[in-house]
Amino acid sequence: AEASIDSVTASETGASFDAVVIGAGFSGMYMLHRLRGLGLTARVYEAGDGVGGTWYWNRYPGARCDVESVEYCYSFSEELRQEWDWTERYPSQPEILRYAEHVADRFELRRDLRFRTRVTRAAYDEAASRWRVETDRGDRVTARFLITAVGCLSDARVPGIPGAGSFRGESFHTGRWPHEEVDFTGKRVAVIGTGSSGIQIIPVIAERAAQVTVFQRTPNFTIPAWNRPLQPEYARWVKENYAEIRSTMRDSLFGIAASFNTGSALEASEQERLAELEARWAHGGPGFLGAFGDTAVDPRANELVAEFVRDKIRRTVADPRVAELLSPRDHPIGTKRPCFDTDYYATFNRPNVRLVDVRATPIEEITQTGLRTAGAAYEVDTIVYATGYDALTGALLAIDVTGAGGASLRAKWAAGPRTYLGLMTAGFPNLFTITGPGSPSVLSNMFVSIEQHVDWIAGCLRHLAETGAAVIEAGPGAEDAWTRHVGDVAAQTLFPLADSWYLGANVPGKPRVFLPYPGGVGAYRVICDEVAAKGYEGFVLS
Ligand code: N01
Repeated sequence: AEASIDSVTASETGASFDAVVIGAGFSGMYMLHRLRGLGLTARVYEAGDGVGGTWYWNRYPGARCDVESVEYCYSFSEELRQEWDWTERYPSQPEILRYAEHVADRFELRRDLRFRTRVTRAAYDEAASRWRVETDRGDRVTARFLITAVGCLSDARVPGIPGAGSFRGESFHTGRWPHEEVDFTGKRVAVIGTGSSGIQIIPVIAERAAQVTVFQRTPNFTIPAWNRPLQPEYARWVKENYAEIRSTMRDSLFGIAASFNTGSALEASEQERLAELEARWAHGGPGFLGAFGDTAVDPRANELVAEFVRDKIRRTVADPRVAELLSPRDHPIGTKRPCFDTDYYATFNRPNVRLVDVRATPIEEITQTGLRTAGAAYEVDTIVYATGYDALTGALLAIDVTGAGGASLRAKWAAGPRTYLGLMTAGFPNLFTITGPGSPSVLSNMFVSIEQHVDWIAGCLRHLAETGAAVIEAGPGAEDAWTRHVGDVAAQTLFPLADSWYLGANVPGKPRVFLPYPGGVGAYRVICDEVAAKGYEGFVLS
């Protein structure tokens, strides 16, 4: 491994770069690699003490990606893809983190990375056409380009439950998990939240803890992942056919290789429908939702798929009352981020696991020794917050960003983010947002969306160099049209029917705006490529 100069470096004052990148997850690392390829200088600031972003922070037991490992990785380097071997169908957090570290070493990225350094402020200096960037360690640097690679789900949210500060036991948020192992042996553990993180951590804690009490506000649909060791023949086949598989993924809806049918669930006979759903259930993973083409748009078609899952819950969970509590009925399947699990529903058959419906009996306070709901008091040793994130905009707006004329990004986005293609926002010249709001981002395999954005930005920077333009900015008209388009596409789906983090519904006071672009990564890529081919149509270059 390359010698690391990251840990204790003095703060930099007055240094200037072609680009400052915020974040050293998979976006920031690849962006740095591409910037170097363009002959540009760059500094990458990272709040964590290492690379990996999401996978640096999410160290909770059971953390695992639910995109298949052979698809959840970079495609830009033939050597990298040939030399790296995944061990499981779905990669665990430690394995993904090792991959991130391998990439950082392999491409000698570390010399331009600064860890434990959070960007606090970025201001565009119009006279100089440069960004002035400040960090919490006292760095004051400037750059022509500011590129955010801050992640979509990185601003962890702990709800403000009264009394939380008085709790005498330990408490953890899944997305800020300690580096040391947390020992649950013999402990009484409360888990608040039943999204992807809760659904992954609950079965693992239940194996060790004396008792697990799950505080559920909204039940979620979850499909078995059927994780298993990666079969060597399959891994070899993927490597041999990598280019073709990647091209399928890039042209797809969600950036994964699984096939998504276009046929109607309503037109299929009951027998055909059940056969298709059973086959996809047995295969497991995100492909389950690709059984029919109308699940995302037609409530009756959706209900057929939703009821199939509820039936599985009833067949798995012994206590019919618990099975019903676990059965989602308030939102169509797929309108909240679907979950993929290992033994989630079966975990509720364990004698040491109980489910508390906090929709019926809300959590009223946290006491020194546990939680009190409207119905009862629960004594616990440990509280796990699996309560999610201020998604897509939280991490961006945590930075005090001001653009031309000192206008603040927070003010501009007060009623919801406004972007052109999720890549730039008008009034903030030379600021690029990798997987920003208004791009497919979280509705896709992040690697596919990250590589597409970074490649597009790199192409754009090359274009600026070739044409001698100093500044690029989203045109207000193009931004208005794109922002409207994102909302229009979402309105054609069932997504708006769920109180999801896609809509900001999980953060009190956040405007209800559909944040990611739901048109599919394939269609989105075509749009971005056409914009570039037409001389960056809709952008203003000067
Ligand atoms: O967060 P979430 P997450 N009282 O927001 C509940 C990705 N991810 O960390 O639905 C009681 O989904 C909240 O209830 P409700 C993935 O994209 C991927 O689990 O708001 N409950 C909900 O149940 C995922 O979607 C992977 O009613 C409260 C839960 O907390 C995203 O990250 C793994 C509450 C939050 O669920 C976020 O997932 C993990 C309160 N005050 C995450 N506040 C994989 O790839 C919140 N809740 C496998």
